[in-house]
Amino acid sequence: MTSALKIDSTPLRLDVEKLRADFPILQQRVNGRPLVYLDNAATTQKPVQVITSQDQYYREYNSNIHRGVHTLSSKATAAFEQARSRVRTFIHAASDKEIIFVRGATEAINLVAQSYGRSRLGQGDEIIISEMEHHSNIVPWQLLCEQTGAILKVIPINDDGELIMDEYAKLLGEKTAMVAVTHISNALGTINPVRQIIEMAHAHAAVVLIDGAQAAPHTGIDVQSLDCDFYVFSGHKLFAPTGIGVLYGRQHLLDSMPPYQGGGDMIRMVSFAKTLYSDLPYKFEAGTPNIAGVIGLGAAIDYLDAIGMDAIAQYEHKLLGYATSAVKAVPGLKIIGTARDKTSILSFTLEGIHPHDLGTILDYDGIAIRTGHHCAMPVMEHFHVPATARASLAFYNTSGEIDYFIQSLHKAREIFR
Ligand code: 7TS
Repeated sequence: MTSALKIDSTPLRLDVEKLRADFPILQQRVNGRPLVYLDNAATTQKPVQVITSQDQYYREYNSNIHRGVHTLSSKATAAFEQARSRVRTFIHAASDKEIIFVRGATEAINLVAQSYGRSRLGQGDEIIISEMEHHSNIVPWQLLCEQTGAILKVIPINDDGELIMDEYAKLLGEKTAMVAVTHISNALGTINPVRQIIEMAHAHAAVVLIDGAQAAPHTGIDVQSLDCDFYVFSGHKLFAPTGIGVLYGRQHLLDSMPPYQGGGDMIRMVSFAKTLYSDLPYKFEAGTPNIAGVIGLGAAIDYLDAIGMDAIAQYEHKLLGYATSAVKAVPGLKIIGTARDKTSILSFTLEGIHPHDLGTILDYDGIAIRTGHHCAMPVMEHFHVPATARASLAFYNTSGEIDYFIQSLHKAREIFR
């Protein structure tokens, strides 16, 4: 099950066996079989380093932050703010002030739509998204359109699941106020040319949000080099706890935006006549935050940094190539999403078997995949399928697991013959 990757002889810089040992959950059996976890696009597993960080926080220094002068509160505050700096270096932001902690990618996008969008956009302004967005990067903009009279435009995709850039160019114009596009598609695995997307939007003075929920776990991110205005991701897809995520925003934009929520910690002074808001990043962090989650996110980033995002990307690229060749040999299997530039996600249909039935059969063998529309219904519509089966990889997956997964697919075909 855990054989070395055997695609070519290029030495790999990742000791996957050693890394797997860091993930207690991967050591278990499911339905009597060793767990093969291929649902990483939904959420990733947590290394012991992250789990321990949670345990330590609650056992040793659980305390509210930014408020207390006592020792535990100072310790919690220091850990919280240190994690913010870790996030800043991870995505190469210019300042800690540009790192806002939120619940996840979904909340980050809603924050931008409601704070930036609602204060800046009006009747007839245009927001461009794409056909391959997760619902989290569709619905907040639809809500904003209802509230402001702005208009939603959609970049179409081709049958390989790539953005049609010529159509994007045609959509851009004087009225374009906002472009919000995913870095990597959760339903197709397509890596979008975000640098080019951003450059083209800026040429029309539009502001750009990149949804990095699927990119952060698989590739290095440099928000300054990308030149994006907003970048969002979720901790739980990045080997960190659930309920924590990040909004990166350019400082001058965040500075100019009204608060998203009001409450404690986001104010400098409150009176009934007037309230003064805190400086960044606290202006956008009302209420007691997910302190443990932030500390866990810092621990996850430490863990990933020690491995190296380049090594992870290189390994996963090979593993996806291996898996793609292997599934192609399964009769009746159709891959949905065949972009040239892809990562870590293998969406497919298998003739004669509903994806949900397939998911159930694979589960008997201890294999966890996701089936359904993956919160990307427009993608399903494009490919005229109600659902797909999706195997999504992380650096702890092995070619041995892929072999076992393929065997199970063959078995499923036999059952449904
Ligand atoms: N954007 C993309 C591209 C995503 O894949 C997801 C979650 C989100 C936004 C929302 O992230 P959240 O953490 O705020 O929920 N994607 C998936 C998935 O593919 N299966 O389960 C969740």
